[in-house]
Amino acid sequence: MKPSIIAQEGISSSPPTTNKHLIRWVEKMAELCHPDSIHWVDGSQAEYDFLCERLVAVGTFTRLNEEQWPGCFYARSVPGDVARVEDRTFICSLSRDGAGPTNNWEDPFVMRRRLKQLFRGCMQGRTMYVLPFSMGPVGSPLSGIGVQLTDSPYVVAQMRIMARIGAPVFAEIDKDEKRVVPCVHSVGMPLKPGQPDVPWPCNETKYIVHFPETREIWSYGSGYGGNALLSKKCFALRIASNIARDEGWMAEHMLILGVESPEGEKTYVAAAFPSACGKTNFAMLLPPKAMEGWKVWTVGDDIAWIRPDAEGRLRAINPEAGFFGVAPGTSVNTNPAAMATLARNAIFTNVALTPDGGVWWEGMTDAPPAECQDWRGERWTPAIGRETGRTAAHPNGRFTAPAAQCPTMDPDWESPQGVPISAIIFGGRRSTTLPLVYQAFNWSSGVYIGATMGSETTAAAAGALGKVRRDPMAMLPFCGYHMGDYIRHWIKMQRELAMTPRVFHVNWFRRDVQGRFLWPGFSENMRVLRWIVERVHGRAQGRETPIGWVPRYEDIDWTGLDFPRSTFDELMAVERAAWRKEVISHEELFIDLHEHLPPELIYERELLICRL
Ligand code: TSX
Ligand code: MN
Repeated sequence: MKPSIIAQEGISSSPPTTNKHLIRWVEKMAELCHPDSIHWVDGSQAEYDFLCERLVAVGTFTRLNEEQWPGCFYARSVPGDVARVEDRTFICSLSRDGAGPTNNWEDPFVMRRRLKQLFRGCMQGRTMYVLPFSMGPVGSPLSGIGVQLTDSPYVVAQMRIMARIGAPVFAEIDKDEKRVVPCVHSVGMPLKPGQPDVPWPCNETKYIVHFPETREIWSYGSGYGGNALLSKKCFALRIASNIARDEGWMAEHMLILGVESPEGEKTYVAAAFPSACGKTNFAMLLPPKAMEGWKVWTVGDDIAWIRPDAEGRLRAINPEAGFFGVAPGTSVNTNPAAMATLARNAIFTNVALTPDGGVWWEGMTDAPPAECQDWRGERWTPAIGRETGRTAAHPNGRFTAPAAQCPTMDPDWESPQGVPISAIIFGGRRSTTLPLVYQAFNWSSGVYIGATMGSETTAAAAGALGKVRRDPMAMLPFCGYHMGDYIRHWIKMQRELAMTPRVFHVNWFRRDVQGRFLWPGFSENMRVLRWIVERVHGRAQGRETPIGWVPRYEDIDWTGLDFPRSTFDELMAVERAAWRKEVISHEELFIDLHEHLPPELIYERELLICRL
């Protein structure tokens, strides 16, 4: 049965677009997926309220206590759908080599056939939402548009926070027949007539599929985060990295922040960190009180689209409109701005529900609640936690909150031209060898630093504890093509630029021989950020080492912090013996990516070895 293109829910009636390609594609997909009805998403508050009501009725959402958590909802997934599924994520380029050794590849024709089978009738008993979204401010020349078809109202609600969606985006599509990235998503759980729905529909079989040449995304079987909100990792990183390579710009897994000096000078930096390094905390950094007049402004916490402007300067936008942050560890101490942001109009997934209709997670407060329901929906008390080792919140439990509610949002965060980027910061979680901060000698040595960056595995991640996992530019799971070609693209970007940004590496996580952190981190990172900014403007001194420039003790602003010179020396030490081992371990990357790596990188490695 061919479903009517007319919505049956009374909110949107006929297609609010005149784009014939779009309408024909929606019809074709409806024919394949057999939804009961089609809902063209307008993005209004009334529509959001309607969807949330529906989600409460089916048990996906619990409305939180209106006094404490106004406009907030709580959701629990099933235990098998709690994170991105990297082993089920595919880059289906025409050639296997196009995807490279770090991505799963499948022949696009084979994959298309398999997807057609999976999607046939997959939306039966459900509504298909047609969800247009703009990555970046609607109408900005730096923005990109996608349309996601989904049978998950939970995904529509999340996307209303995370992206600009609805009527203004349809209008933008119609304006000059803009190219749109088509995204198809299904939770993969059709309902037979009369079959009741479940709070978290999904399927054991999962596919997250990208077709880089035709710029398409297909996602099946999951309702969670990056698997289902196709705007984020799928479009803004994997597909956009392909578009960026072809068009001469960069789609990066980076936060963007602006540093304001007491004189009112603004300096923007972009920073790439692997997971579990506190990227969101850094993006919303609250400088120490003693550093009077210094301010940090947030532009984004996860993704940066960066392009050279007419003057040959890099300008960046945050393509997103919200934060999808890891909840555990977030508190008024570690990130007061995030706590203010998520206090209202937020969605919480896989954290704990308190008896008074609030949420809680490990690290939110010093004392846990006496009793709550954990992320699985089971009774949890601190004693049960101690006995079973279970946490109340899932370690990957999330908050979804509008960026506009963040008190540190930069006044220019939605500027259509983006913000000028003066520095790029790479970082990692390393207990030894890497100093608190160092500056690359030049662009290609900076690209080498980014390409070889890595993090030690924490308890949260699978695999051996304390082993360094290389994650070039924090893009390993997010680059939509060959990683060697991606690094080559970074080298080539220099030619587009009148002046390259300065490149730095930071490590907040170096430890002493007893295993204690040498650096207090958090707010105190402002002292490092200040040195970076002063270096950018040619005002701060440094000392040359074999790996790059480092601050001397007297180059750091220590106002209000009693930090011993001896600890600083330990924190900043560049030990030749350790670094020789470090360079040897870079070999791994060079073997994996060999013939695609740019020669500049081989040369940078030789230079580093010579300096050591
Ligand atoms: O986010 C972090 N940042 C960046 C903040 C702007 N975290 C949390 C990482 C897990 C997501 C950090 N953890 C940072 C940091 O700079 N540093 C550390 C390590 C650390 C942890 C606790 C203490 C000190 C350092 N506490 C005390 O010394 C009392
Ligand atoms: Mn991320």
